[in-house]
Amino acid sequence: MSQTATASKASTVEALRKRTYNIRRHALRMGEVQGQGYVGQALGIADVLAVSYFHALKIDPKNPEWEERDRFLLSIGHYAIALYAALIEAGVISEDEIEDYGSDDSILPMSGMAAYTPGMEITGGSLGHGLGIGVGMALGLKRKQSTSRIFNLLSDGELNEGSTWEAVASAAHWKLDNLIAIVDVNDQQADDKSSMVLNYEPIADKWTAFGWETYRVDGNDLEAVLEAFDSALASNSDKPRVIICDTLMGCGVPFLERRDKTHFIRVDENEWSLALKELDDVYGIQSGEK
Ligand SMILES: Cc1ncc(C[n+]2csc(CCOP(=O)(O)OP(=O)(O)O)c2C)c(N)n1
Ligand SMILES: [Mg+2]
Repeated sequence: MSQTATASKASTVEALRKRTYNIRRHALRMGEVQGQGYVGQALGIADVLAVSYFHALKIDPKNPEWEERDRFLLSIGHYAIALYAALIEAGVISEDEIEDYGSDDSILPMSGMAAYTPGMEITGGSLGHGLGIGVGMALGLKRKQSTSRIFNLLSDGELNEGSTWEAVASAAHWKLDNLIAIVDVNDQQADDKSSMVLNYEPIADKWTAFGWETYRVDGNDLEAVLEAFDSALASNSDKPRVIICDTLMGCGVPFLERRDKTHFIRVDENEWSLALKELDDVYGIQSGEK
């Protein structure tokens, strides 16, 4: 890589790092409003969301229904808090909405619903259906000669669903090179560690065997995530792409990272400020600096 290219990559990573901090912070503030939530997932997937929304996706924040946009489908409706944080950071949703998060009539319900929230493309809470919807949308876009792409975020828990694998098979059959699946492998689901509920390995080999172009990356290594997205999007292959991201629940807040069960987090009232403080420390931010 030339010196100029190296410097430009470093500045891209630095700009994205600021986004990851803000996304994590927005999510913690929403958690604080309700005193609970799927905050561990939001902290874990923040780096992937930053690369998606601030590097990969073609969107118009002022016109979330722009026909030419790329569609980001949240198959995992319970991760809504994570997507809201990214949509707030992207300017699709006003930051003021954080104060109403999860309350009646809020545009930010605790589980993601397309009818409520600008930028929420599907209602994805019933797990195992997002990728199937993505296949249909990607096929439809291709038939309309559209250059828009479908990004579909799914979880390791959804790899337990047969319907996910039907979608995986059909995407390869239809050569959906406009479909990019992102799998959040946090090794956690509602009842236990995902690997204890139903072994999912070898994930990469499975997707490859189904005919996908497969990438696997540390989902909290921003530079690695960036490179995986760049490679997946630059590829000329006619296959759908999957970027498997190994993530750490609670990433960026050490006392949450250390928790055993983080599927749904409740913390004591005073611990939300501790979480925000730990986040600042991890990013080397002095209070008041934001
Ligand atoms: C079809 C379906 N079955 C069960 C549930 C209940 N449920 C909600 S979240 C969840 C865990 C799914 O695994 P994953 O998304 O990996 O969990 P996380 O990483 O967020 O802990 C389950 C079983 C659901 N929403 N939909
Ligand atoms: Mg999981």
